[in-house]
Amino acid sequence: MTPAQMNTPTPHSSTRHPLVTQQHIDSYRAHGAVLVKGLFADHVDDIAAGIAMNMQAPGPYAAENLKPGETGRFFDDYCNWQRIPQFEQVIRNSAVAEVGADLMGSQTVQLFHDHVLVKEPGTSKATPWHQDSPYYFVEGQQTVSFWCPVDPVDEATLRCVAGSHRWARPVLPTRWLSEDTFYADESEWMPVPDPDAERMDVLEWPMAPGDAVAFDFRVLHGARGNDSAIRRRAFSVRLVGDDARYVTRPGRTSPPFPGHGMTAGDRLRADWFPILLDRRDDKSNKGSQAGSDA
Ligand SMILES: O=C(O)CCC(=O)C(=O)O
Repeated sequence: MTPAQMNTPTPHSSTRHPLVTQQHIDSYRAHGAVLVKGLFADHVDDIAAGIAMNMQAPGPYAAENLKPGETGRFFDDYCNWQRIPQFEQVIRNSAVAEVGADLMGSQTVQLFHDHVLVKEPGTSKATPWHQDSPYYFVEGQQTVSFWCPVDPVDEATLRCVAGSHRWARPVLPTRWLSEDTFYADESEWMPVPDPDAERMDVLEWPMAPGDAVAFDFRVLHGARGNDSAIRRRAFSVRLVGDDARYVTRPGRTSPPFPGHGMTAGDRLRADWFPILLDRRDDKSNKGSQAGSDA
């Protein structure tokens, strides 16, 4: 067990959400990723409606991730929960914050952002292997991303490299379309590995609509193309816990959040990144936006 793990409290079984077992928590800590069956099962229609609205009216960060001549469509967009009511409703009313608190071993849970990733049938492009953390301006031992398909997925599911959240050096972030490096200075990053060629332990699960893979922001992950006959629509919710702090990067981050005004070492400002759950003193403030000193 690492010092960080020793400092991460394990929620008592009486305060854990019923979907979360000790095995989920142990797997999350050991591997950095775990499947939570049915986490969003009651919210699949809302998520699908939110994705439809998002694709009909893309936001300023929406991207098409295929080069001319590549087949299919790979659409993504993020940071839309404030303008797409279904997304906000799912984030606030599902069990995602409670399950996130249990997996992170955190008293507080703060929303970082949402992300939509859609691969239409016949999209051969794989999602490149990457860690999310280097793209973000937040770091900590307590972070979690929940990736939820609203279509059944098998081959096109998310793939996570077990244990990569404990790697000593972060992996070089790249741009998905151009494949250029994301920051000018490449020296502090390790080259992107090829987990299949290097026979790494890749975790992946066939998933039903509403299931979710929870993974640490530092986990190396990717996905195959979508060679199936059905769409692969996925919604992702990214959360941070008690120890997450704003960090500076050598360039514009993704998402960028222009004008955020934070400085290194700050907690994410709660008026932009709402606190979804606060278990300190056994007080649950689910839905609260207050308390920037959380
Ligand atoms: O949906 C995908 O293809 C990749 C998802 C991903 O990279 C993420 O949710 O961080």
